[in-house]
Amino acid sequence: MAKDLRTYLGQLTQFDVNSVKLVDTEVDPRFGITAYAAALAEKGEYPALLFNKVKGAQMACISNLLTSYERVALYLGCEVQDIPRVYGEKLQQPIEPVVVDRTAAKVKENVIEEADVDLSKLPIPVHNEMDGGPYLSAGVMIIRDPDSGLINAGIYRHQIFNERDMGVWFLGAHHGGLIYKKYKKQGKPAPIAIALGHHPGFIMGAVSRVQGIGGEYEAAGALMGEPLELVQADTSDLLVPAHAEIILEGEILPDNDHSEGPFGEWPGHYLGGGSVPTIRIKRITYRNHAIFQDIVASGREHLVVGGVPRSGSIYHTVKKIVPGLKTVNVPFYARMNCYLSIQKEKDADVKKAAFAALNTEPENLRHIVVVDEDIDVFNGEEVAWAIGTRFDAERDLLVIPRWNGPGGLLPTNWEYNAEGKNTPRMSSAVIVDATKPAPPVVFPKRAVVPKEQVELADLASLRKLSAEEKNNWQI
Ligand SMILES: Cc1cc2nc3c(=O)[nH]c(=O)nc-3n(C[C@H](O)[C@H](O)[C@H](O)COP(=O)(O)O)c2cc1C
Ligand SMILES: [Mn+2]
Repeated sequence: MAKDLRTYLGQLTQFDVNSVKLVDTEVDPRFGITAYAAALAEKGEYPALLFNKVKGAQMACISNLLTSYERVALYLGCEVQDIPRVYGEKLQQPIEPVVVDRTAAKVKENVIEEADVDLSKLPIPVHNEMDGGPYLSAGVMIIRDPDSGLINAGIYRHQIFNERDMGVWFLGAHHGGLIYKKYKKQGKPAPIAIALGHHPGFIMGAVSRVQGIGGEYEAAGALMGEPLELVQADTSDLLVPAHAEIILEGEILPDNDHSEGPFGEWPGHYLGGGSVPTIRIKRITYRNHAIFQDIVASGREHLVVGGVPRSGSIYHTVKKIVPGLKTVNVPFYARMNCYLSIQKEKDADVKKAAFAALNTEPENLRHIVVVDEDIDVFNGEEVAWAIGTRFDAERDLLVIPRWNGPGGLLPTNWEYNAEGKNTPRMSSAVIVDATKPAPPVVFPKRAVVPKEQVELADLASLRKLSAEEKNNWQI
């Protein structure tokens, strides 16, 4: 059976039954879905949430699916520390997609014709308080480059304007926007399709840094470990994933821009917006018992899905420059930071590794912390400890002024003035060298309890104090 959202949900529930929770109570798509995610996040819990009854909607909604590295490691079949390496290696070995017959494509089980399209029947959430409206946050938009004929895919936010129209917001150099502009220049509508609900390998393949236009379907295949099955779209020459939960087909109109935003973006602030092109939806196909997929915008899931592909590409580049690289973490709690652990051979390794990381991900990374191989970069406490004990600001801090920007999604890349007219500016980057000096220098050893002794500790024998013991000790 081809991998899809449901095969992954099966894998996830098998891995940990508590990682998927059903919400049977009716929820309002306006804040109701994100309210559950936020209430659980306050308690430090991030289960996937399957909403069965969304007010006004005719299908279920899943959100909070990819909220941890463990869930990414699960589908990649590796340990969390190995995600960047495994992710990077898989992307080096793309797997070609295959085209299947319409009868074998689950996403064709149901069809909504153009006259009946009504987006308000989909459980599309309003995520944050000041958001301009409901948004598709996990839609993978597919478009064909008219010059090369290649199909490109990516996640772009889509604000819903009415029953059949939505926006699309492209960041500067992303291929999706570059391709759209080619159609616009010719005054032609750009045929597109939006896939909702699929295996995490498909979602993350679509947001991986693939060189040049296209290649996302091949990246998805590599991450899923099998060829992605595609099917012919109904209204265009596009090929779309055959086992997505839902496919929206339509066109980006060349001359129909619409105001969009605000939207709570991944840095946790309302950012971006302005005037965006309009997409008109002309057909919807969906599976039986379709599950609409949402990503909690500006929440942990947004950062995990966006951060992991970056750590994969950083691993790959830095490893070539500094072979002693152990692993990389672009933490989901701050995607502008990057922690590198290295087996240092020379003191110069630190800056070489840090600049390689900065150059791989020049858009958002601004704070690089380099630590030794004994520090677990997936444990924020360990990184903070290394900064506290192995970093001296005067010697080990390198500030790179005007590295990033101008403008974009980081709040620091803007100059704010009292009139509210903000202008784009550059922001700085910093390299924090929290490594010990390179050998042969003798640095104090880390205090540890002998490992064999730790393994001998009989944790199963631990119990509560009895009443008698409490009495004896008078506690
Ligand atoms: C949850 C999520 C939301 C995203 N939203 C947008 C967006 O609104 N606009 C955008 O240009 N990129 C967005 N991205 C990033 C792109 O999907 C990503 O950089 C992708 O690789 C771009 O592909 P492309 O260069 O082929 O267009 C988002 C990524 C994630 C994970
Ligand atoms: Mn691309």
